[in-house]
Amino acid sequence: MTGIEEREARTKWFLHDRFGMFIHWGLYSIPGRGEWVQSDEQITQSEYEAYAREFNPARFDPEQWALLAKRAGMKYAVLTTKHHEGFCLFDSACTDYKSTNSPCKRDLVREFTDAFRAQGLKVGFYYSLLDWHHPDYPAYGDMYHPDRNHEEYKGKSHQFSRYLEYLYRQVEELMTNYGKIDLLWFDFSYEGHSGEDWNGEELLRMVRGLQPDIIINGRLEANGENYGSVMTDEPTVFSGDFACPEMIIPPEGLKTPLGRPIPWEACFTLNNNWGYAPNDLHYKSAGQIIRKLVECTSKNGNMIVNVSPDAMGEIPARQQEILEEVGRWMRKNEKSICGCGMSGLEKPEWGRYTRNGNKIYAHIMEESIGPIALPGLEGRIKKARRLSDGFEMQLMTPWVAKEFPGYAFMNYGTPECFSFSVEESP
Ligand code: FUL
Repeated sequence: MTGIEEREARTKWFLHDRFGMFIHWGLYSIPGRGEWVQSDEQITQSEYEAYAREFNPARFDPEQWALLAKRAGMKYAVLTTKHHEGFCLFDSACTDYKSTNSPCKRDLVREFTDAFRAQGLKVGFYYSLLDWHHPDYPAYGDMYHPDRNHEEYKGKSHQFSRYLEYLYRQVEELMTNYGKIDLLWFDFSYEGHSGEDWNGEELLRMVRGLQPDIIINGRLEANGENYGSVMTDEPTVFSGDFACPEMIIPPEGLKTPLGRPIPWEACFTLNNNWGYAPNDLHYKSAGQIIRKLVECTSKNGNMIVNVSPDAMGEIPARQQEILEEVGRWMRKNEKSICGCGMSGLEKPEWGRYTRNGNKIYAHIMEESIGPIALPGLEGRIKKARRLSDGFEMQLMTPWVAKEFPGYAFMNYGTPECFSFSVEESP
């Protein structure tokens, strides 16, 4: 198999499933000002470490998280095993800065993995390449480091190779101690730190050796809008399996220079933060999430939506409500998302199409007065049914059809995102 065929085989389940849950959880859940708080507010190590001595999420119930993800129609989940702050939610032998060493005393990664697997969900690990806690991670002058302006770090010697060894060992632990892991989400490369610096080739070879079927995102290398090294036509051992545009949906989906489709996953927050931020009430509605999911699917992409558990281990009520509402839609309309992709038809003005084989799903997002036009489908539609209730849609109004040859029409007028299954003649 060529590199691209291997990638196609590995990403099959992922591209079928389309919808996942991202979970950002760490010490930053205590101050509750987002996961970048240590850097944003330039909090020193000693001040920040105090959070590790009190971290004790007594209400963490991973089964409830998994059930919520499942009810929302999500098929996989990715947890921050270590974010940029460096605190590990797993029992790493390489450090004391970890949940098992805080009052929590639990290997949260293990509990997450077991609970989500038990619900039939695929499991993924987010692992930060940045580490603001490790003494050999460059501090002074590094544009993101919390200690970047602290004079005492000026000229302090650090050995990046020691940090690389630490990173390598931790990834090895994650890939060895938790059974079969479906997905690995590295974050992130930036100017001054790219794939070469992380020793990406060796790292990926090790990961693939331990977890032959795992799929890996493309953030070991900085490139454009985080689309990364997956953009090439012949994946190498260095290339990830999918691109991960952040908070944007690529206008036309993603293709390699020679036009091959690239697997991708757009990640989105529910409010404006990844980490817990109770004062941030700028929430997206369930309708907005559904429309984005439809849009990603219609462009052959996935979507992963974030939740931000609090310091007690609970997912905020508002986030749960949004996901429950998304779930109510998914229970009736999932067929138009999972297993679906680009339709090959022009984007209609009233919404979007998704397709699975010769089934086309018409997601109507705009209010229409009168019948909606389906360009290019005249005579090719066998039947049209509303997915949510099986309601038969009236297909043609003869007088309009006469005036617009080539078009099919459906009578419809509600401004919500509904799906219709339309069987197209082969
Ligand atoms: C970014 C990180 O810096 C954010 O904190 C978040 O984890 C997001 C998914 O990726 O690059």
